[in-house]
Amino acid sequence: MKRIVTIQDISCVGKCSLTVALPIISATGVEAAIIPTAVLSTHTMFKNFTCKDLDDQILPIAEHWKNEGITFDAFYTGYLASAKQIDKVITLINSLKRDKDLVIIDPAMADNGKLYPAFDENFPREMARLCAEADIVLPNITEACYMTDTPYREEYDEAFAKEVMEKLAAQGAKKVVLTGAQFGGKYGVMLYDSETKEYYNYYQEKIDAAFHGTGDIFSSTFTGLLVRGKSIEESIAVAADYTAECIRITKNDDKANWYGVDFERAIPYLIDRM
Ligand code: PXL
Repeated sequence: MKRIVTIQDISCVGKCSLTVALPIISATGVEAAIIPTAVLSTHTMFKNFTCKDLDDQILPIAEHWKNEGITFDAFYTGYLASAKQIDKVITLINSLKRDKDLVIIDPAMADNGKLYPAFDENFPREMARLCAEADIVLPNITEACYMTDTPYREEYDEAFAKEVMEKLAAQGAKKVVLTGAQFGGKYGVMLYDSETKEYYNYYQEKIDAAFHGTGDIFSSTFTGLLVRGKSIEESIAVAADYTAECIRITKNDDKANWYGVDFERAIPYLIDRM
């Protein structure tokens, strides 16, 4: 059985990061091992959330795994609690990764032109160092702009999206998957492969709703499917369609919570698409 280790926070309520990654990776038929980077009472869109940084656990966990000979087919990181975790995550990957294992980095730190509340202006530079180590990075346009020192634009064209993706790839990531790409009436996910210099675009119908945690749903589904053996293009398409289905279900339910999408109700859809 394939095994992914996913490194991100656990927000006890909020439907994001590990509470999304665990069930979704399991649903793709891949084992999910975890390193919680922090424990938060809720995600950071709630007011007055608590946060305990688990930074001092990252390297002892890695060392124990190394001694036990535990291996992973992919290292998938999401929300990291602080800049000081970046070097630890890089050390962990360098210590445990074999040549064939994948490194997939979702630089979960910003959206809609703004950093999440817990991060300062220096954090994107640190996150860019981690992204430089990746086989695949999964930013949205805000994150891609922050990491490449490109002024964010609310509206942009395909040429701008390509420019930012190529800048990010020039910093070291082999493939860039841009989520929530939006221009000229089109909406979807773009892939740039720096080795072949080729692009693949997967366009979707834009649903007029925005919810928290959709990036984590996309990234967890994409990573699970890719490790399970689907092609990168198919992993993008199914992950994008599943995320859209989650948004559709949540939007159509007026009793849905504000803080995250009801990805649970669309798991049968995901299984059908596998
Ligand atoms: O979904 C990204 C995410 C993950 N973890 C925490 C967050 C967020 C986004 O705000 O606050 C704690």
